[in-house]
Amino acid sequence: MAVSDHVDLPTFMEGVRKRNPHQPEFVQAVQEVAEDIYEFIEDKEEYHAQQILRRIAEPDRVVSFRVCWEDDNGNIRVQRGYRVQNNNAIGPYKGGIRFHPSVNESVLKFLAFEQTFKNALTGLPMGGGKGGSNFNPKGKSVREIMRFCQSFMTELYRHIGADVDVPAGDIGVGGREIGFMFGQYKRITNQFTGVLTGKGLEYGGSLIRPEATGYGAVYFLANMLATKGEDLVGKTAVISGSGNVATHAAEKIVQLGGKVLTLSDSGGFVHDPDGFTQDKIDWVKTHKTHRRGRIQDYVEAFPKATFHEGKTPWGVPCDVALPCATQNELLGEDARTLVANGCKALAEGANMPTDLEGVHVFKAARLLYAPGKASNAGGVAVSGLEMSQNSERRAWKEEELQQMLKDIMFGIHQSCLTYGDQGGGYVDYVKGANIAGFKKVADAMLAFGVV
Ligand code: NDP
Ligand code: 2IT
Repeated sequence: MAVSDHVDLPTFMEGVRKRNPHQPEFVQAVQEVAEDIYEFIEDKEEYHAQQILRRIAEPDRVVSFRVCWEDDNGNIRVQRGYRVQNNNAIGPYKGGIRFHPSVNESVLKFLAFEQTFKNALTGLPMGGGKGGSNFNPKGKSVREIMRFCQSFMTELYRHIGADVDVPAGDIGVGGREIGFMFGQYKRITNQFTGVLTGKGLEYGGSLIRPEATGYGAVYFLANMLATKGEDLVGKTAVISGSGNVATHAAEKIVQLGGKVLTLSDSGGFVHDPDGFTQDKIDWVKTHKTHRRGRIQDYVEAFPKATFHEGKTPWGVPCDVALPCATQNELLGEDARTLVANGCKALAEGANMPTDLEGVHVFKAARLLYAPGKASNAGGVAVSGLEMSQNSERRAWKEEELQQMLKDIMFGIHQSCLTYGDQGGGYVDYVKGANIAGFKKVADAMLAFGVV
């Protein structure tokens, strides 16, 4: 007779904490999902009996490896590389690579876990994975970055493949790094396959992949506002970060008639009361991405703006907010400040930028609040479209891709409504996203039996 796993939520979480000591980010991500899933599966015996949540919260495998490289002064440097393959029930593992000194197993396990639900929400056949290294690209020469990427791929190549695991970019990894890694993969394997996404257009990349995460997050925000009969015209927006996601989110807000008041980096935030125009956003893109500069330099170029050292932008009153930098950048007290200042809607561009207390504050305030796994899925969705184009050996037109991105974000919004509508005009998007993502992966796992 089957023994079903009817442990309650606190007991389940105690087990997760015990099995994953010193991994607070991973435990946090599991807790946020488990709170909703426990309610959903309460009367669904099969999910309990088959221990589905317990299995999704245990990565299929975690690969950790040494990455040696030589800096420009001839010193030998040693970093740690990882690939976390969380779950491939609905497709090959898929998810970005992060290069940042804060990268460790906990961070990548939380990201791979989140990615599993996010990828399911896109409706495309992609499982969840994530990788990276504690390598810090800041202050490194382009040649050093190339040597690091080559050394990283020299181990990673044996764990990935177009039908196995398809990495992409994330913090510290953009088109340039993907190019270096793809070049090394091709050199080692002598195969030209769609093994990475976010590639250059010349060698199999997709149009609108660089823009997709930020644009998609704003489309999701617009979908949420539309449920209240509102749009972005004339709305003020506070955005954190100044990288790929933040600058493209800012660009789309401006295109849809909103006014962007802030951008930030790890040194602090800039507040431009006149708003970031497209020209100013282009300046930030060039300064941060190509010149690897600091956001504080913005106030020299645009003197009406102010720089707030060491601060996050959540105290600036706004209609909508988009955290687009990193995990746990928006805490409970920031959430209370945003709500008190009249913020109407928040869409996460980053992964898990809001801490658990902040999530509870937004839920209690019945804010239009989209978790990253729903609102930032546009990036991986266009990555999925890049995979399709690579398989077909053709490239789709920009208009087609723009429309597909909009349709996918609309579809994710609909899935959130299906499972998150609480009645009385309130949609719990966190619950909606968690349940919709879980259900698809869980039902595939049930079909496979115990594997
Ligand atoms: P980038 O490397 O392009 O930019 C990262 C930005 O976040 C920079 O402004 C950086 O500041 C800031 N930042 C990074 N770490 C910290 C930190 N610890 N504290 C404060 N600020 C920090 O990365 P992306 O824009 O690609 O990624 C941003 C977020 O979006 C991440 O959470 C990522 O996982 C998520 N995401 C990205 C997707 C993509 O397609 N790229 C897809 C979906 C989600 P500084 O320059 O000072 O380091
Ligand atoms: O967090 C994410 O969704 C990403 N970094 C993008 C992953 C991808 O495979 O495009």
